[in-house]
Amino acid sequence: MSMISRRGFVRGAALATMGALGGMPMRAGAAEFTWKLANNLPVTHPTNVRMQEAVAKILEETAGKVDVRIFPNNQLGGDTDMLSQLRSGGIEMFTLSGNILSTLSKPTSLCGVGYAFPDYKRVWEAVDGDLGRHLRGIIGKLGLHALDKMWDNGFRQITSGTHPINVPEDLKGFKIRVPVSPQWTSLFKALGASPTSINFNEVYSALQTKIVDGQENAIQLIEIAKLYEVQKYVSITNHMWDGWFFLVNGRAWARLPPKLQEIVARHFDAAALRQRDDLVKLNVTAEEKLRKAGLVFNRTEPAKFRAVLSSAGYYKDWKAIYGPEAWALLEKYSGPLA
Ligand code: X2X
Repeated sequence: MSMISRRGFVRGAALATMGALGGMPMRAGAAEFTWKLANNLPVTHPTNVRMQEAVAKILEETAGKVDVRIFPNNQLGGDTDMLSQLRSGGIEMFTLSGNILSTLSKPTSLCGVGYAFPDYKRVWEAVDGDLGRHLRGIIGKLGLHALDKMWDNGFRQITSGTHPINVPEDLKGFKIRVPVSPQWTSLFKALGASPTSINFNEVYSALQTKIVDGQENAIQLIEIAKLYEVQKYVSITNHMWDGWFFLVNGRAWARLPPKLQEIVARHFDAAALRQRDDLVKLNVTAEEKLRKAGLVFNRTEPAKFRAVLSSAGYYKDWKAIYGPEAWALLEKYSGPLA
């Protein structure tokens, strides 16, 4: 045991678990493409469950040629780390929020504009439509390939260990963890909070040790990642919708023959649609579970928060960064933003 690093050990154990869920028997022969697929989510998150199903189907339909191994739960590092590994080719596939990908290219955070999408209907119209096509085009120029379907992370809510967020004034000086992303930092600064960029793998301990007072995420993830153990309040703000792009290293993707590309894309895109359905259902049950765990919920009025953002110049500034054409594309789905 002393010879095995903790990371290696955990990784091996997780592989056995994930493998047991999927197509282990097919793995006897040598695959032509053995790829790593990494993410930042617990094994029980629908993203990992649906990915595992897709991986098994891909192995079967390619007669063992494409063997994708899933590394869940930040086993290969935090998002920033995994993104570098994706670019260098150390990881072939990785799911990442467009807002975090924007550390490479600001325009990829377009969907993350605060209080943009009113509901899921508009979100899916946008990211499965022209807006998504536009973003995948930008991603293609970064040496990465994005599969057609985005995976849902959900509408985000603020949790706190100190006080509930009822009105924008409650955010004054509030120390909030945000993912590593200019869009997120700018949003919470404009709302008067004190945002700190921290990757998801360090969020639980940052809350536990009170480096920050709160964080924001969709309620199903607050439940699945057990953040209720270190938080007291959930304020329903729906301040942002977030989703993951399914990213592939561009050189790896180009090496895959078109027939295999088609099989891989078809199964992961179908899995993404199932994952979206799972999350809608989980959002309902997650609230009940969080209430039972003792968290106190409150609802907020989006118009009040939007007004603060407008007067802080937030929408004007981001419109200038994205440019009028991209902004018009967003407003086509979100409605006017000012
Ligand atoms: O880092 C987060 O908060 C998470 C898990 O929601 C993302 O992937 C953006």
